[in-house]
Amino acid sequence: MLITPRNRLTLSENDVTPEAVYLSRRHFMAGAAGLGLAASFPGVTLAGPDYSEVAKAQGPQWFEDKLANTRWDAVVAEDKITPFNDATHYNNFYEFGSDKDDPAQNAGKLNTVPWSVTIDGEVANPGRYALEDIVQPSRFEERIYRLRCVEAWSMVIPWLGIPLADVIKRAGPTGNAKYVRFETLVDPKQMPGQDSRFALIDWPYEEGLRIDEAMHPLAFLAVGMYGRVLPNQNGAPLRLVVPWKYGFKSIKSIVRILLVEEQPETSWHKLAPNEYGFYANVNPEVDHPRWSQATERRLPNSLFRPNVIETQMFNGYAEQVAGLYQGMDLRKYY
Ligand SMILES: Nc1nc2c(c(=O)[nH]1)N[C@H]1C(S)=C(S)[C@@H](COP(=O)(O)O)O[C@H]1N2
Ligand SMILES: [Mo]
Repeated sequence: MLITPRNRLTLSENDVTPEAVYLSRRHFMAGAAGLGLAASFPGVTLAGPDYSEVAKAQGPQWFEDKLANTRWDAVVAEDKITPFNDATHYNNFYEFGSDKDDPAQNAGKLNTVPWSVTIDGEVANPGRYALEDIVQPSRFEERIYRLRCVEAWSMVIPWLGIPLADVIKRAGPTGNAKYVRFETLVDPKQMPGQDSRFALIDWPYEEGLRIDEAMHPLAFLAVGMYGRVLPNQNGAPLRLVVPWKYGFKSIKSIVRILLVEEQPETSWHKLAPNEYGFYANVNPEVDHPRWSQATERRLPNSLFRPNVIETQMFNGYAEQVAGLYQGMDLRKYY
């Protein structure tokens, strides 16, 4: 099942106030766990992630307010969480350059407050909405997901955000809404990678999902990670996270969500259609034309500790999502 409590010590949300859960995690985690005190404190999780090493950041007030009421560990992974420093210094975000450390260097310039998102196309309630208004009706959840890049490296990231389905439902899709298209901000003054004469991508970066994929409970919109607001290089202030698909589907710094009838064109598919498909489901049996997808490098790794692991079908989420693709030839629809 989708919602897996980390362990039985975690009380249900009805047993403790949200504030108590928040305080327990923030203030007892480091000390209490080692002393074996957790069991006597309601709401304290022994095995929960410890974010004390994570760079603190003050998000906008609406973010900090909602954080206090987060449903922690809404989805967990068996895997060890990737250190924050790796998750924020090994990035793909071509708007800020094509080297892995370019986004960390250059994305600080991006102004994410205020931020608005246009939701339009085949919806009953089209409009340009402030980010806080889009997020406000939903409770924050923490989702610890594997992220598998098509380049055959991977990480495990604790995201904070809301289900994508919530946002789509509120937009009121019409009967013609068969796909969802997403767009990233275009602003070469803030995004030096867009200014480059050598940029391969035809901006804006665009991605898309079939509507049933977008409505799947695992499809997520992140506004934070590691218990804090999203760092710019990870796609602040709003990014998609689709954990069973290659990382390039998880579009960053979203300014438009458009519901459409036809399958949308997407950035990497446009660039190399034989290498990057619309579906881009993680699949160890369908190789990239230039490399194998059977294994992946789990970060952090090094020359002496390559940390190569087997790639899982649908990135380990087959039980939840395989049904979306029943009867489809996954070699054809890669
Ligand atoms: N707008 C935009 N979104 C993007 C990308 C990008 O270049 N631009 N890169 C994608 C790729 S290839 C990956 S693997 C993930 C990386 O996310 P991370 O840097 O937060 O780990 O973001 C995806 N989203
Ligand atoms: Mo990627």
